[in-house]
Amino acid sequence: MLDLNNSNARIKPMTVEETSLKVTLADYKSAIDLELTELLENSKLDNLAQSQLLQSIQYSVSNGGKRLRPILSLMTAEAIQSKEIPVRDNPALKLALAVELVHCGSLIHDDLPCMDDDDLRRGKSTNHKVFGEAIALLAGDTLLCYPIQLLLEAKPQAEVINEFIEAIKDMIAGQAMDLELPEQQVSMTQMQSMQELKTGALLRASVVLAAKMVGANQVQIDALENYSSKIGLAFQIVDDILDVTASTEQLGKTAAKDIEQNKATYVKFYGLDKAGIMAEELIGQAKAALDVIPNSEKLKALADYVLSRQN
Ligand code: GRG
Repeated sequence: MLDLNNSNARIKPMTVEETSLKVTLADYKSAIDLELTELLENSKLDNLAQSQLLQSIQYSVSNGGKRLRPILSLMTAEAIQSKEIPVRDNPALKLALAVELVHCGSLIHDDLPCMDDDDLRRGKSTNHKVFGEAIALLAGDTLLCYPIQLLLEAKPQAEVINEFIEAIKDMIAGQAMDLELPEQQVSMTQMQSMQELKTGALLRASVVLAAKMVGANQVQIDALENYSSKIGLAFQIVDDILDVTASTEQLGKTAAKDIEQNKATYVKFYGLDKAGIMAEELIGQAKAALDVIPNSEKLKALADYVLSRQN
């Protein structure tokens, strides 16, 4: 049974180390924000110049977000190359931006009346509320194909391109599963398979494809596969916890939406306490998986952030 008042299940307050990571994350985030803004000003979207469609894309891409996926790509490349790399010179930058653009497009579609029907995203009106459903649909479409073109500019291995497209297909399949699953009688296994596709696939691609692009060896790739699948799951559990413990203002999107829609969530299956413990254990396992990669402190700290995030 869900206990919304159980304070033990709240995510832990930040420690000193996590606070300093917050500063580092803010640096990555502002560098990524800048790259995205420049990209959309001078992009291959020239045919859209001055159009409402371009404005709608810029609106949804530039309106914040934690930028978790691109930060994962950038930090993975740094870990494998064992050095700090300025964001602009990071060999995984185009992948990082491509993944974030796909993610932004998926959020636009997810908010449409035919999907989750939401008014608020990242603290602002959803795309279709501002630009109308037709333009919002087309903005999501553009953010589905343009990122592939962007990734190709980095001349990655065919395997990377293929897995990038596969991750997008998985995300779409996960969304379809989410829509199709009956509200009642969803099994834990069904819910987990759906989440692994809908949320996990793109998170995994952010990490594993960055590693492949910078020539990681198989031991490193296996470790990062493990890390990314564990943080993907923990990310979803924390999302489910925040849905019932955080306010709409804090989340920047409608709180308690899962309850309202009677969605199958980790909190519904396990309760707040157990879900919190599961997320903590997964983060511990994700960090342990990185022990074979010497310079992976930032990725480990990012895993802690996934657990302690407040939105
Ligand atoms: C057109 C690309 C495209 C896809 C259509 C709608 C759809 C298929 C997929 C939706 C997938 C979806 C909404 C997954 C949920 C992912 C998720 C947990 C989003 C929240 O991620 P955060 O917390 O958000 O990283 P911010 O705002 O910080 O970026």
